Amino acid sequence: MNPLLRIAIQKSGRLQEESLKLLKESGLHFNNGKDQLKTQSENFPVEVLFLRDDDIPQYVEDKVADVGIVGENVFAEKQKQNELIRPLGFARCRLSIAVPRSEKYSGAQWLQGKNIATSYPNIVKGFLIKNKIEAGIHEISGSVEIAPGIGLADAICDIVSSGSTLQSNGLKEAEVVMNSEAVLIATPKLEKEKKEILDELIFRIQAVQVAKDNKYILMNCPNDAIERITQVIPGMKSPTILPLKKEGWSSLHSVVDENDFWKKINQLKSLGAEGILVVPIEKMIV
Ligand code: PRT
Ligand code: ZN
Repeated sequence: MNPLLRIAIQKSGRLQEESLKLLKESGLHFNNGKDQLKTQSENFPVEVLFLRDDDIPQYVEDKVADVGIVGENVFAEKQKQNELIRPLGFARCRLSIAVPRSEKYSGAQWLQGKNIATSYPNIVKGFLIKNKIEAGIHEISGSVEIAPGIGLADAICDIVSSGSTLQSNGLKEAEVVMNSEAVLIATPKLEKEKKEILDELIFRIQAVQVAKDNKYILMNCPNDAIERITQVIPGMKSPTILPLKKEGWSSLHSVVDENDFWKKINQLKSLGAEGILVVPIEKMIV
């Protein structure tokens, strides 16, 4: 039997859907759903294990899974024998210290001698050492944000995304300890066959990620504006130019970073660009 690369992803929660979507966009087909413990791809030598995200680093260290997808926060907290392969661009958030809104937070020294409730004791310990602060760490596994309100701690360290959870619990974000997004982790020293499968998967993931940041754009423009238009958008150094039937006009095609494009759209129009089309790219090999 061909070796299978075993990938652990979250069974249910914030990472589950995007993790599976990324694998599917990378061309992997699965015929059964996520309600199982594991599933095998029909067209790629990969088996997916569905686990609690907190357990994934340990499974990867123990080589029960070869690779895994977890939040960088979980990777950093667990401190297992995991190799960080690459960031995946979803589930972005930050791990922050938050204090009651009424407090005058003047900097990390405010935390001296205080008690911090968190589900991330190792990361908080590292933060305190780095800032030469001595403070108590109170480890709790859920509903961290209520700790100050019930007198359990002076401050918390927890995941923040929009900030509305802090807001509704009378807290304010005081210090960003780390930024996080979903990451691909792997067991160090993968055997050769599995490493080859992983390299192929990484290549495909990269093609999906690059494609997401770029758009294929087409526009019609007067010939005498081509030079200036290609200077406006940095990515458009060497566009494809096709003559239009209309005398003195061309169709200009290029691949550009979507953000650049939106910033320059008004400038393009004032230079005479018309009929602008922006088309998504499915895969892009650079
Ligand atoms: O059951 P299992 O253990 O697998 O899942 P879980 O409950 O531990 O994790 P889950 O699904 O909540 O989150 C998985 C990962 O998603 C986290 O480890 C982060 O890397 C990432 N992530 C991204 C988040 C958030 N955004 C997020 N907003 N994880 C948690 N939150 C929570 C946060 O804990 C807080 O309660 O959302 C609240 C804050 O959100 P805002 O928008 O109110 O600021
Ligand atoms: Zn968890």
